[in-house]
Amino acid sequence: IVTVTINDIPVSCPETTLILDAAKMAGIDIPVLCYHPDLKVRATCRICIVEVKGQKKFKTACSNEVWDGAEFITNSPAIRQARKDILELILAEHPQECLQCIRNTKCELQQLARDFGVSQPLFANKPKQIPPEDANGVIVRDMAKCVKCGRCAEMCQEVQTVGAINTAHRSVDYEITTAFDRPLQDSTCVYCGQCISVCPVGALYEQDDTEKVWQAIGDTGKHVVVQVAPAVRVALGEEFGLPPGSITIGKMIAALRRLGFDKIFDTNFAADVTILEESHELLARMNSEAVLPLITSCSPGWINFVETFYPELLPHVSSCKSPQQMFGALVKTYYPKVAGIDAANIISVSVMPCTAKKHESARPEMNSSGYRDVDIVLTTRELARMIKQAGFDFNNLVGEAFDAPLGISTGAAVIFGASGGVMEAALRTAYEVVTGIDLANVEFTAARGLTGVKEAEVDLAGKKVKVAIANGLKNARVILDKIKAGQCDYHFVEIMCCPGGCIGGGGQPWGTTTATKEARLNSIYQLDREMPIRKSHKNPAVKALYKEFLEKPLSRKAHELLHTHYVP
Ligand code: HC1
Ligand code: SF4
Repeated sequence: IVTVTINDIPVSCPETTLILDAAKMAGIDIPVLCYHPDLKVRATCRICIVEVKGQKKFKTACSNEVWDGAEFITNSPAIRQARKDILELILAEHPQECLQCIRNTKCELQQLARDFGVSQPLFANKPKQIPPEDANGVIVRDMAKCVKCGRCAEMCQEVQTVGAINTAHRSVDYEITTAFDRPLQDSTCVYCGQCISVCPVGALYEQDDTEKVWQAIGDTGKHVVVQVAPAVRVALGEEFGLPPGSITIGKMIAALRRLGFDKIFDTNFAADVTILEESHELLARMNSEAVLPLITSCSPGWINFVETFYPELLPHVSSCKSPQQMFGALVKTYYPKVAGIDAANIISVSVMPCTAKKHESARPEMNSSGYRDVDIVLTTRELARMIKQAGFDFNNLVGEAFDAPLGISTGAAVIFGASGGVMEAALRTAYEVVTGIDLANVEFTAARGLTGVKEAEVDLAGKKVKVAIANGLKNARVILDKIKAGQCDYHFVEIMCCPGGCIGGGGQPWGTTTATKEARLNSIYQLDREMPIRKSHKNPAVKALYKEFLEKPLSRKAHELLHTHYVP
């Protein structure tokens, strides 16, 4: 423990504390731009410089630790001027189009310019003339707005280990780019959107599909249904100023109904169906010579990753479509039957915490209903934008409930939104299917939390089932390399593309950090605890679906509609 002062306020902290964090302890926020709490420090923007009494040179607060007796000054005239100069230089080549920018009012650069009073530009504005790249239909890269903080490259390289986005050149030529400066769709990009999550400005964002949805709900001849993913309900509130993790299911449904959707359904219904299909697939594989471990398939960024980086492991991947796509196939086959509606008139919209879901829904094979199973995918951010455009006072909406039957779900389904949730939900069902015993304690806590790789062993009627969970693609590599080397005897593996699972998806509100994710995780498990039914196979609407339509898990019809296959 050392003692330092920040603007004459004494602070005692471990000597490994960054100046930035020591300042926080003194109640002082030092401005940052290239720094992100979940990424390796780059210290390239220099906006966080501070003065040290007795030293001439400024120090960057994000990359330097404190030392005993040090006296830091964070807001001297010289520091304020230096920060202003840095901002002026960035703004000199930044397009001045804040009003049209997707990050307007949510841009970290705009906030800094406001905070430091950068109102009279010192330099002529000469933005780079680079057209936005948007041909992939998922992620827009508007590199004219890039401030070269490097956060996206750090995320793509070090956290996701995909390497689609890179840094190149040095000094004034330094830039963020892709391999050979090719468009994203020609790179190894898996569309996870994690780069969007950490971008401080409007250089990276999802393709905006809100206009398509406005048109659909404005078309009186169409029956527009919406499904909402588990992780959206614990994050949407942040867009309306509520604390991270706020549970807004009722308000969210009320808002969707007011927007004009004809039916408000739940992806969780399909998550329960996924559990029935996938747990039976696991048991079938364990009872035969089929390849093990079985690996989950609901995270589309992960599917893109395995196809690109580990195609030889595709036989391990479950043939189950993701809940989004199972829902899409059922809403245009089963639902028209029970509701007496012509499937040709249905437009199926989903709201996802994920950008890769846009890519997944557009896969050519995702049309087993005879139509596009999911027509339009919105992110959590896009839904928030629509609610704001409609002018609803979201926080004061009176809660409403999902529609039946595709809105009925269990606690096992909602935990899909958290890393480890698919595994836990599958075990709740597999246990009862194998043992025939009612599982009293449904909580497999070893599956929970933000640890990168989690392992556990479960006793299914004397058979030890070994499971593993990886969240984030870097952690996925750890398990995949072991499987490739024949160094593990897992039966079942869950892989989610985004760190933390879908609660940390690339389509969630900007400002997502580990702290935000923890709050969302707690709420996901709270929702599970509050559900009257917590096992997928006990969902009455799912039971009816099998009785009236699918017959049984892995039936011929289930295979046609709910399963897919991957070509190595
Ligand atoms: Fe997910 Fe899933 S949990 S993939 O993270 O299996 O996006 O929330 O909807 O499909 O259910 C996302 C979340 C989501 C699917 C489910
Ligand atoms: Fe990398 Fe994911 Fe961004 Fe693609 S979407 S560039 S994989 S971080």
